[in-house]
Amino acid sequence: MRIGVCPGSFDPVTNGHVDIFERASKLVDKLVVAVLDNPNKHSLFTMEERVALIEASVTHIPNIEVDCAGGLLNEYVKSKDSHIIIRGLRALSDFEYEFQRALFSKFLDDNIETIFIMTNNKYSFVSSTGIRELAKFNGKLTGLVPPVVKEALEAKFNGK
Ligand code: COD
Repeated sequence: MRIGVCPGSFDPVTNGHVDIFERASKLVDKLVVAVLDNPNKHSLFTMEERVALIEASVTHIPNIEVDCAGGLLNEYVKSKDSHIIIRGLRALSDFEYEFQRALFSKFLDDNIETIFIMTNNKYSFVSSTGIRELAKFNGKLTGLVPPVVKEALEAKFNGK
């Protein structure tokens, strides 16, 4: 069975992420979406909240599992009997970061391959950071995040 792992901080999950999950799920038998902490980012949603929001956003994808983990991504990937990391790639700005991460991963374990799926043009400008900022200032979120995420953001910022 070919298992792929889509890791991220997903704080929160956006339609750009969901588009990557949909396309990645067609390349593998099982796709594991793993919520991990990015030590360089301060998160708005707890790990449990992020997992719940992803689960509610991917009910239409049959071969998907949503999980969370601590520690090194490479160790997690191996623990899931996988050797495939799948990441999304937006504009040039993502490339340098992703390129370096993929090489670190290869240095740690030569068997692990990182593959990239190019962003959907519709979502090429969408980032979780931008979404959090929009939500904070009551910007329009429709079409950028799943409805359940829009509700969760409104509840966080407006107490709705
Ligand atoms: N369209 C397409 N792809 C997108 C879009 C979009 N609109 N938005 C985001 N993406 C892609 C990103 O490029 C990324 O590939 C993926 O979706 C997830 O994005 P984020 O921002 O939610 O996740 P990151 O980049 O913060 O995740 C970083 C990890 C948590 C995976 C990383 O910090 C990690 O592995 N942490 C564990 C410790 C570890 O092993 N570190 C590695 C040392 S080399």
